[in-house]
Amino acid sequence: MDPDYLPFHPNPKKPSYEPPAGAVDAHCHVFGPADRFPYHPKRKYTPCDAPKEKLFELRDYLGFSRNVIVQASCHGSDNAALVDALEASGDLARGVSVLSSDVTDHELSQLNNAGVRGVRFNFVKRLVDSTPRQVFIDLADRVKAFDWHIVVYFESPDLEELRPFIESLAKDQVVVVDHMGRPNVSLGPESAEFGAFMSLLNENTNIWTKVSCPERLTQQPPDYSDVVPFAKALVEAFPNRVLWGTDWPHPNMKSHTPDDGTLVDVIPLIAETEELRKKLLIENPMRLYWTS
Ligand code: 0GY
Repeated sequence: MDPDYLPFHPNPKKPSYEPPAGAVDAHCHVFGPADRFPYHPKRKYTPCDAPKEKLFELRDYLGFSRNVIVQASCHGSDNAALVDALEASGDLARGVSVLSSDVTDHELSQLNNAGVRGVRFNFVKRLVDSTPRQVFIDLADRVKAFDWHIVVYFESPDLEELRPFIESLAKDQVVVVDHMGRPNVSLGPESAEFGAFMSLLNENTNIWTKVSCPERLTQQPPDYSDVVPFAKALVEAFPNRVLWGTDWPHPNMKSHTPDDGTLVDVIPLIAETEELRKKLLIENPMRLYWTS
């Protein structure tokens, strides 16, 4: 079973920027290994195995203390690889799950005990088949018992249609938007498109975002300077509602193999003060993932 995108970087550079002690990589994945944790038969891509040992090695090498591991579409709603990684982490990892409508209360409780603190609703059409909104509404309601938040993943052209739905979820739960809502960076940070995303956060104080994924958004790989103004604007406008993550092992990357050390070096460009970096890398993720 060959992966259908580039493998992760085999030996990233040591970043010049040293994250503060206690920093959290709040968006990364574990994949497989497939012989133990098979990929979903209806997945839209086949990943490279990216086992927990490699992730924890990278965490230490880059100077991070903790991980938030996000269940990706290729494992469907079978969270076994995620749970295995959480349990092996010694509480240094927390998770975001993907759930099917028939998940039992007992399973939810087990996921919570393993360290899951969120559920991800994926709206990216190339990654998943569409799920009825009512299924998401019911799941959002059920995870309130555990005080979980919701992570949503969509691409910028879909924001307008999704906005009322996301705002309704955010009425009484935190909603985290992956990768800044995936703006088209060629339009620039002053565009109407990015303005709509900024207004989503401005008008809904329960909506957070991950200022992650320059490697996916850039039009000039591996130079991420075209993405920096977007992330910087969000960090400065919403310092208490932003998270940062490597996105390792970068599933579905076809343009270039991102160097994780280079990605870490983007942090001081988007969060220019130590205070902003402490919020982004420690205070915000700790508040969302490690209060219980
Ligand atoms: C990411 C990116 C992607 C994949 C997934 O669930 C997924 O399969 O999230 C992507 O292809 O954009 O790491 O968020």
